[in-house]
Amino acid sequence: GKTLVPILGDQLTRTIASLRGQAKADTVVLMMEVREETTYVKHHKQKIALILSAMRHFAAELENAGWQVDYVRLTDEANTGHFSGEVERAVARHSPDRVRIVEAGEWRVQKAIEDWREQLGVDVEILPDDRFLCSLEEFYAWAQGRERLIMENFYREMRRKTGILMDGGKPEGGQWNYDKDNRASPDDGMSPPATPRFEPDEITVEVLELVEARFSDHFGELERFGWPVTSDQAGRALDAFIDERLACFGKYQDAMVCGQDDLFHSLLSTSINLGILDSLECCERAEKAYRAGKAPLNAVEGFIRQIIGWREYIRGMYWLEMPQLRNANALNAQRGLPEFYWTGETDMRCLADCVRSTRENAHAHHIQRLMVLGNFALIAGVKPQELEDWFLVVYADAYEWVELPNVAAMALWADKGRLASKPYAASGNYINKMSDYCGDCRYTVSKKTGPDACPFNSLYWHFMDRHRKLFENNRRIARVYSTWDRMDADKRRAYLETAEEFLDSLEPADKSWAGADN
Ligand code: FAD
Ligand code: DLZ
Ligand code: SF4
Repeated sequence: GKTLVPILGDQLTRTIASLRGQAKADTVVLMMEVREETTYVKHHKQKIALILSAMRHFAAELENAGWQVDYVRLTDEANTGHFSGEVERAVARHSPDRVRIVEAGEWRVQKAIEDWREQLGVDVEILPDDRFLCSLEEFYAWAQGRERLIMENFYREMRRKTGILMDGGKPEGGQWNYDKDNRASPDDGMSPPATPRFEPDEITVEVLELVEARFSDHFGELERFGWPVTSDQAGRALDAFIDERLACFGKYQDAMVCGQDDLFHSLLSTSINLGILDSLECCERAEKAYRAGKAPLNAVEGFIRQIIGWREYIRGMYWLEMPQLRNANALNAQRGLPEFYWTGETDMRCLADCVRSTRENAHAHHIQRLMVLGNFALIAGVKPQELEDWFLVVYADAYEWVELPNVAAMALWADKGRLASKPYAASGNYINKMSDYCGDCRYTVSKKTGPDACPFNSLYWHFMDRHRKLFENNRRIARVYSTWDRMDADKRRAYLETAEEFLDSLEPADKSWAGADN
């Protein structure tokens, strides 16, 4: 009999489980551009363009390889606008005996797929997404009975399981983690090699025009679009990273330089998340570079940890904590997202630069996301759901499974420390140490209080003071409170007043930017 194989926009992998073992003659692949996915939040223009272009390229590749592909375009007259409606129409068109699909990356979509069984009246087979190295069953088994779900412990198990960077039963070099070597400040005049950009071809140009026409009110610019949209291009992006940037990746992993948007980062997350680049291959290539003496261990281990450690752990945590995670707000933060997250209009130079890069590139690197954009929202007390919607909108690599744990749990501590044992709160001093932002800022990073003081300084203490009950018994934070208590009362009052005045000056954003209905 015939099988209908729907392939979702982030399942663009030739070896995807739903195609494996299928005979081409008995299979119809269904790909769907649907309004709901493009607007459930008002994604950055580049993000929509990337996904639609990669989908169209992938469909063409499958067809060239002899698969029958039924491709629904956003502009098709009869398009119902959502996955379930499109699968239902395709079942009517093709009368398959069964539908076979790989589980969705996102909870929202997975729930819809689970309803297909009832809705379609044909067999629906839902397969695990084995592009992840750790299955959900394995992750749940690891998590069960553990009081603390520490990433580092998970990561060690993944190293053992994959054999990556192992020396027999021991970690290569004798240590599991070389993070202490990965915190260098940026050097003056540092000039990392440019990340490859891929000129839009005919397919991409058509998609860019569609996005400009249909989604002109969405955040972000399209001019710089240069993302890999095929597995071939993603492979070339990986080659360039391994050859040119990996060696310095570790050392400058946490550095930030105004106007230098990529530094030594890989920019591979969009490709890995879409499925056009294999995560294990990235790690194997990095390990090979290390074994060939082309990149130091701290760089290679750091890169591999982000992928087989953090990425896999984040995905496991998402499924473990959903659906509650979407409503988590352990710190009861209620402030609206400030308008400058969308406009970039703020005198805080660090934030203005991160928002600019986000708008121009649909990208910002990890430390910008965590220690500037995330940290500010944390210490200013921004409502998690508003920051989550922002992060889901603005990054080309954002899918809820990876965005939500990073924002809610890692950046905002909204899960009460299930993921991060202590909140990533920091004052201006940290940003100054890791970047060149502060020198030309209208605020003075060394000033603690008053109108010219770096806002991160007073907000930091305001945050610590207002959450004292929750944090003073945390061994990793207690020290902060002894410092606070040693300050004289006037100083403490000045900190709190400076913070209050600053917070009062923040304009909340117009809700129409995100377009979400919560
Ligand atoms: P590199 O620095 O080169 O790292 C290599 C790879 O490691 C990345 O491509 C990515 O696949 C993986 N990785 C690194 N850190 C993480 C992490 N914390 N979680 C999962 N994977 C990781 N990543 C996304 O893919 N989508 C998101 O929506 C997203 N939202 C984030 C929100 C916040 C608040 C924070 C702090 C982090 C977020 N990240 C997200 C993780 C990380 O910032 C990006 O993966 C990274 O910046 C992508 O750029 P890169 O490919 O150059 O990464
Ligand atoms: C993000 C996104 C967008 C913008 N558009 C589509 C689309 O038109 N068709 C599609 O299949 N997928 C799209 N996606 C990605 C989906 O949201 C993604 O496949 C799910 O989040 C997986 O759970
Ligand atoms: Fe950011 Fe403060 Fe530095 Fe200005 S002084 S760039 S606000 S950390």
